[in-house]
Amino acid sequence: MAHRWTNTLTRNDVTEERLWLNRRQIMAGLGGMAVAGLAGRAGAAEGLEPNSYEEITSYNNYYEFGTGKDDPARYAGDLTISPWSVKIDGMVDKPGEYGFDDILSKMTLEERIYRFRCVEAWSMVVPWTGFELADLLTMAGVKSGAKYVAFETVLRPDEMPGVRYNVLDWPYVEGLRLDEAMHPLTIMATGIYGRDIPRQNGAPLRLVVPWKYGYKSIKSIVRITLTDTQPPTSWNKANPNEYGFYSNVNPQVDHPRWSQATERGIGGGLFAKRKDTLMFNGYDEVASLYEGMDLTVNH
Ligand SMILES: Nc1nc2c(c(=O)[nH]1)N[C@H]1C(S)=C(S)[C@@H](COP(=O)(O)O)O[C@H]1N2
Ligand SMILES: [Mo]
Repeated sequence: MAHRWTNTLTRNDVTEERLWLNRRQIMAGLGGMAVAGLAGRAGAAEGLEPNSYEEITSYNNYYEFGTGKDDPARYAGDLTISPWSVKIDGMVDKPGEYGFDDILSKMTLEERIYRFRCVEAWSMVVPWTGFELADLLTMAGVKSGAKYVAFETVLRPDEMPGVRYNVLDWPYVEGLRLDEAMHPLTIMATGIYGRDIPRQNGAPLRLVVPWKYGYKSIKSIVRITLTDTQPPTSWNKANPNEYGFYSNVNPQVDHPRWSQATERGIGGGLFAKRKDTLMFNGYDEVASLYEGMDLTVNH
């Protein structure tokens, strides 16, 4: 009988290779910029010029380390990120503590260059490495009847100097509707420029939802809960008038204190021309998720 070549590779083998590539890029440091060849889905961000690694990692919002843009880079260094696990609970078939390394070994990592838009009207372009949140939720087994996903950031007063101040109700929490969470553009980021994600950007894993304002992308996640009721979100609790549950980038709906019609690209210099902000941050493929909804009421 003639020997026939058979494809024995499974999805797991692909994962292994991606991981290996990621590790290799991490070792190569910024040489990892060559990761561009890995780009899986450029989506609406196709052709975008990423901000520098320095810009992305030195101008941050992570209030657990202070409210200044440079506080996270200065004070996040003490955050213990290994070992790390994520509790997945609520309406799932397999609730439990999932070790971060175990999660990584089962996920397909790829690079996604996404436009990032903050509610304070600044923007960046970031080459994230990450995996689709849908794959993690599917691994845990979403029960029918689940409608929302709630997220929680680690709370470690000993390692987070900013939580002394009640600027927000700690721990930081966020939420998505299940269809938003399952959308292929929604990722859990574990890297930037092919290197492990730095603490100030939300190590070891943080949410990235490119059509929503930056504050939806909750950092250093320790818990994910599937639920049938809309979960509370930190900024909505702090100021419901200014921050809604959906928080979709929308040039037509102004934040009470800032116009959302234009944005300033970080790194463009003080006199750089402001750019028009795009509906859904330019990610038109998500518009169907909101058909029939009044996006001024549901802001
Ligand atoms: N836990 C936690 N997550 C957070 C925040 C925070 O203060 N705490 N800030 C949010 C805001 S307002 C923004 S704009 C983004 C900033 O992400 P970056 O620092 O990677 O640019 O993180 C979001 N995630
Ligand atoms: Mo933000």
